[in-house]
Amino acid sequence: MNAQFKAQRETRDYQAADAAHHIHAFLDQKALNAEGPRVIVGGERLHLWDNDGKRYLDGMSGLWCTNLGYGRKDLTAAATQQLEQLPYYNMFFHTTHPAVVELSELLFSLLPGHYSHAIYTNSGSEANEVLIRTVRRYWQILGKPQKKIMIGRWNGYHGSTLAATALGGMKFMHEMGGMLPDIAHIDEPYYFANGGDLTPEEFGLRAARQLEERILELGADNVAAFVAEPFQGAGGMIFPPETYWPEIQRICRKYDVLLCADEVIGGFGRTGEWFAHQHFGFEPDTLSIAKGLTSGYIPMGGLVLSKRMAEVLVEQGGVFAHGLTYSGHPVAAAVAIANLKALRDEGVVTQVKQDTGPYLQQCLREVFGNHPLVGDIQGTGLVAALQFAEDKATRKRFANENDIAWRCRTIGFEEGLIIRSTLGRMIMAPALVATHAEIDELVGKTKIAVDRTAQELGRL
Ligand code: PXG
Repeated sequence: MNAQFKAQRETRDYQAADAAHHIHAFLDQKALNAEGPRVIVGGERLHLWDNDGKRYLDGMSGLWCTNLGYGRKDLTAAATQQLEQLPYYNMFFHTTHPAVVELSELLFSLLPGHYSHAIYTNSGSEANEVLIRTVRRYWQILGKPQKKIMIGRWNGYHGSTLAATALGGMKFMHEMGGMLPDIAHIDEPYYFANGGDLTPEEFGLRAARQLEERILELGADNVAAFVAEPFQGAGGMIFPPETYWPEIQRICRKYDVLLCADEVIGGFGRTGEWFAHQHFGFEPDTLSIAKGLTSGYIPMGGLVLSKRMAEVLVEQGGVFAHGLTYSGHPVAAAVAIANLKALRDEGVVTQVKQDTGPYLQQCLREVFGNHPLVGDIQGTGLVAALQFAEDKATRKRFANENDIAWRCRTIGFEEGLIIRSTLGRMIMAPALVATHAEIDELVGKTKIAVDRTAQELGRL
């Protein structure tokens, strides 16, 4: 393994300059500056190196995005070639270009047949901004302009721009200034925390029926769409019970409310299906995509529309008053093409479904099934969460579960492992090219981190 990555300056130089110039995402800046951020300088497959030569196993695919892992020469070559031929042009001024056209042909060959159109963006947040505007435009064209309320879920995450923040259900983000009118929320389907005496199946139905209650309360004539992640990512990798999505689908159809899946994390093979909604067995009207579209090598996102919606926008909609300078950027499109071809032609998605996904899930259940700190294990394919619990039998969570999980994450870093903590859950989503050996390393290091956390709590 190539561990020769080293930048030109000392780590503390970078840290000082970083502290002088940056406001980091979702962190207390002063505390971060006191500690100094890790300076990451290189990556290969699932591994990262910092400026002091320490190696980390990246159990989070960056931020759920490096589906092909680090160091792919085919993606670099695709970018270089496109940069040399046509580094930029746009989709305004009656133009298009081969890279974006070929990307769409490939993307729609991988998607179920009832999707036909895409509006490309630079990020997942923008995909959801475009979603809100497009959905409202759709209902305007159909003569129902009052149908504009978007229903999201508490604790859902749809991005950090203004409308994406409002659509998401992170209250601490709303508090920074972020709520907008005509947006509502229902609860997340978090069985371990909120299931009470119900079975998972009963709870799934009850959680879904909150949508019906909310639609009736707001008036179906006012509700444009329900937007949710097929499994909730940033909000704790929460998998709904099996009964949830079919019931949501039934309710959306009954009240003529569009069903919009945020596939920014779930898309491009994470669950072993190309898209997470296929794993859960429902048929959304739109898909928000980003991250794994380019394996994170270059920013790109987009909104995928069903044929039914696209037909209305194209045939009856007239001018579509929206456009981004970098929509369908040729270099991003070229990287996306190389990425999707690799995911398809190397059988990566199939391998996650048939081999590495079941292997990770089985290893986690073997290792943590009876662990004194772990109350539940959720996941499929190459995404999983360990739920910490004070008492597994009664599903009692620790009062300070956030601190416990954060401590486990910090120990992970010490041990050369990157996994994420949310509430009392440890989350992992390694690159989809992970081998059995890399999965063994991920599970082994996670066990060390969870064991050390349990020891500190006197539970092991
Ligand atoms: N939708 C979903 C479901 C996401 O997870 C976005 C939209 C926004 O995408 P952009 O490209 O604008 O960031 C996301 C982003 C985490 C974490 O730690 C998750 C995200 C971003 C950063 C951190 O879980 N998801």
